[in-house]
Amino acid sequence: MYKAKFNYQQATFLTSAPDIKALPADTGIEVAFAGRSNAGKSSALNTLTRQNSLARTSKTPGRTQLINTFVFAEDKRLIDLPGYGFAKVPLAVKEKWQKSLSQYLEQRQSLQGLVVLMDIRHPLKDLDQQLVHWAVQSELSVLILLTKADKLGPGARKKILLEVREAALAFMGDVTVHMFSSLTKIGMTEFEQTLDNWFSGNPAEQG
Ligand SMILES: Nc1nc2c(ncn2[C@@H]2O[C@H](COP(=O)(O)OP(=O)(O)OP(=O)(O)O)[C@@H](O)[C@H]2O)c(=O)[nH]1
Ligand SMILES: [Mg+2]
Repeated sequence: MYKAKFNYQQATFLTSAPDIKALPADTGIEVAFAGRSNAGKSSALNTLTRQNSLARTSKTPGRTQLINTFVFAEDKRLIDLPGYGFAKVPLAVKEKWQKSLSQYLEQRQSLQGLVVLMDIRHPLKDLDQQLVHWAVQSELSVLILLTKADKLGPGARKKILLEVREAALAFMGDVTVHMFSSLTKIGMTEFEQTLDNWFSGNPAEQG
């Protein structure tokens, strides 16, 4: 089994911020988790940190409304961003959130990389593409994590992985694509390796 460079299991809750202005001081290195509501962001954070209830997970989409921040080493943070694409949220709220998300990607100095989580059965929806595009424009590294890979058989998930990798070339940036399952831990090594690189200050994927 791959031994991660960092002790992600030491993560503890730091703050809940209602907006990007209320985030912790912009120092050190942080990595943010974004994706549609229900994509599996909080579950992936819990799997990474080996904690069942660090980030709250839910069957009700739109559960995470605040920006929850966690710290696992001095000045090294994980950020659980609110999910987007939830139908019941009013348009004005959606637009406000998109604006502050794009500002966060553009302005946050400590942000080293963005993990964009997508259900492997519904990858690259419009807002997902928009987000990856913004991140690349802001010269951030991106990891597209195709979640809930346990929901598909080996052949079907490999096919989608290759399709998404092919499509990701169009973003013309440092965009890596891996599959993942919080249930079976498939893709855990690749996930940890990518985060290890980012928290070591190496933007590009190695090996
Ligand atoms: N089968 C399976 N289910 C998963 C996996 N990851 C998450 N889920 C389920 O998907 C649902 C949503 O997961 P969350 O981790 O809460 O998703 P989220 O992206 O944080 O959602 P919001 O905070 O609402 O944006 C929950 O019922 C999880 O148990 C996975 O790898 N496999
Ligand atoms: Mg969540």
